[in-house]
Amino acid sequence: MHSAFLFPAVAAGLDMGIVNAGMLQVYDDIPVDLLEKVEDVILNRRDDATDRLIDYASSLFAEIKEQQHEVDSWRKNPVDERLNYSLVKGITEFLESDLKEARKAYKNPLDIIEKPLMDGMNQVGSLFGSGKMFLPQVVKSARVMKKAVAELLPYVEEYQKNAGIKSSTRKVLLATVKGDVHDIGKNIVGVVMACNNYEVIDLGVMVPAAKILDEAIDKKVDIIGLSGLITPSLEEMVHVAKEMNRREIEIPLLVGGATTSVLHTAVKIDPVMKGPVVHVKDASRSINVLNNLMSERKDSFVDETRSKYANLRKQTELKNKRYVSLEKARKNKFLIDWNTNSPLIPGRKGIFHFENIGIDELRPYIDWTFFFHVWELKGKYPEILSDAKKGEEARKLMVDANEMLDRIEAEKMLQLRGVAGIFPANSSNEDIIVFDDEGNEKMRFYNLRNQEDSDYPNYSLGDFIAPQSSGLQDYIGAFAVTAGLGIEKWVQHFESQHDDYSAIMIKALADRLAEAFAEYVHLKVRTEIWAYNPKEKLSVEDLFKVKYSGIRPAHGYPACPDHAEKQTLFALIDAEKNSGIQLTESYAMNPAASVSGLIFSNPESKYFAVGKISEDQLDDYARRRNEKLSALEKRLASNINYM
Ligand code: B12
Repeated sequence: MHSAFLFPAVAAGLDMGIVNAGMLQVYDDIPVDLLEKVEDVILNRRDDATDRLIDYASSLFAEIKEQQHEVDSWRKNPVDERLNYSLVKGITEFLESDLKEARKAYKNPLDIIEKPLMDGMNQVGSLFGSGKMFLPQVVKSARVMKKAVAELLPYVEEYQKNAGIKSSTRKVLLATVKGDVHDIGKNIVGVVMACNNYEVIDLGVMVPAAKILDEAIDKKVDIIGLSGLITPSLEEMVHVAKEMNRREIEIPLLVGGATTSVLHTAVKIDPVMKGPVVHVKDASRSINVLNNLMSERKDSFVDETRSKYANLRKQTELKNKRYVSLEKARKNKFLIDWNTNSPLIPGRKGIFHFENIGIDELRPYIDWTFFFHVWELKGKYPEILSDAKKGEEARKLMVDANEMLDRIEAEKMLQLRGVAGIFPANSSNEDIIVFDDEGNEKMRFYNLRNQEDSDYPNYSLGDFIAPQSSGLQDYIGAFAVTAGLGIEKWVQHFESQHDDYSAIMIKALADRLAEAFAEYVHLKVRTEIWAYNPKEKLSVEDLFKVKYSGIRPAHGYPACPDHAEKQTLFALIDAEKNSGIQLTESYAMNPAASVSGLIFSNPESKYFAVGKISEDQLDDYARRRNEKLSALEKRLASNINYM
């Protein structure tokens, strides 16, 4: 009835409705006879419409009873089948009693894992591999497996000890590299690997190279997998690869994570390694790679990958773009006419605290599209909820997510803290100088400039702030927000219950809340604090489409790729004290669910990419920052066009 109502209502111009997404059926999927009866009622088409619908509903009772019977009837199957069914469907309810019964039936408790449970897992693996099952279902199945293994482990160990057997599962070691705190991607990959009968040894986050390699040797692992989200992690991965070479370790290396790429692996990691390295784009592809590396096809797979990477290296050499000198790029900077487009004077200046923000206040600003991406349900929200293939799973996931959000709110599971500041500022070429109240230089943001030889201006963030030479006083904003304080306790709680589904869910939601928080703070700055757009009335979709005036670039994003600039930002708004976020040695923010950045008010300011820069600019940047060129060449390796 909801769908049948909404479909014509939206067509007739309904802008907003409060609906339970989990209850929405795809309009086209409603059986024709039912649809006719429902629409008779909604549109008041017949006098007997209500009676006919009630009759129809009564006829369904018999069917429901039959289905209910089917629901219960699987419980009457032999214990093997029940365990298999629970695993594939992700049901934990009967696990304890079924396992108890199975232990009586099986002499060796390991056989319970290897037969009914692994059979189920293999089904899950191949359904996922062929796109017939989705990641949330896989993670729920994995939860059943993990709980079952935990329950059986003491019996397995006792049996193996008595029988003198050693386990022979293939082992994968996973770690997020030193300086990086992100682990959703790694954890998802770990779950999928475990589902495919690999023993996963997860060393967690911020793991130094020495620890990764010592553990790999000690635990005799078959594969090492590295994960990372921010660009400094790329260099750390190269370091791990070099260390593997130095220590003559030839265990195959897998690399993955949002910032990694097949190109970086081919150009920077593969050449420094004697052993094989493979870049893996996402969890669903990881099993194919693992299986290849563990089979007799290994050598040919490694050769194919190596030659693919060599080809990629060649193509990159050919594809090199043309660049202009820094001097020429400065001459072609983006020009703002400061006489007609004068700086926007802030309503309020200084530091602003955002404490005790409720989840409900941020819910409207959650960009759900990215939430579904995390669960590998790619597509745009809300359309994904009615997608013919993924819709059902997306709706279930949405119900679980909203339940978890309610719980986060009710039980105050996460603490949300943020800070923003607005300060007088002027630019000098790329640099943005921030002044104190007396007009003395307080801090300086060093920016880079695009150097591509093209028909466009060579942008730098400095172009969006009035230059000192204009004699005009301009301003800049800065912010840092987190939604991850307190999360570790809950993740540990879920993991101790072998519940990866909830552990990944709370992290994915914390990330969404952090992003929503940034959106919220930016809106408050535009409309109330700096108040340069007090009357702004944009829909949330328009906010996500960046239709607001001004920009909010975050360090690490293409307009300001140097993560080290976060140190200046943190000092300016005292972010550690005011938001509880800490910077790691690679400038990742801890907790992971954190966002920080700058705020520019000028309506002419826009997002752009610095892209690759030349040696003349890096020299100049090193001099301005008073930093060694070699340190910058390492940190900004992905942005340099000559190495
Ligand atoms: C969501 C998101 C966030 C979330 C957090 C994400 C998280 N916790 O992982 C929030 C909003 C908090 C965030 C913050 C920031 N982000 Co962000 N973010 C993204 C975004 C949009 C998606 C990343 C994501 O979650 N994907 C879903 C997960 C499940 O995928 P995944 O981690 O990649 O993992 C999958 C695969 O990579 C693979 N995989 C992962 N690890 C491994 C390991 C092995 C062994 C294998 C085999 C496979 C594998 O399998 C996984 C599952 O399929 C990306 C852009 C993009 N489209 O990728 C930018 C991006 C990662 N962010 C970026 C940046 C810069 C930041 C900030 C530094 C910005 C800032 N100044 O505030 C901060 C840093 C936060 C911090 N704590 O330090 C940059 C990083 C690149 C860079 N220049 O450093 C990106 C690439 C955006 C960009 N285009 O510039 N971000």
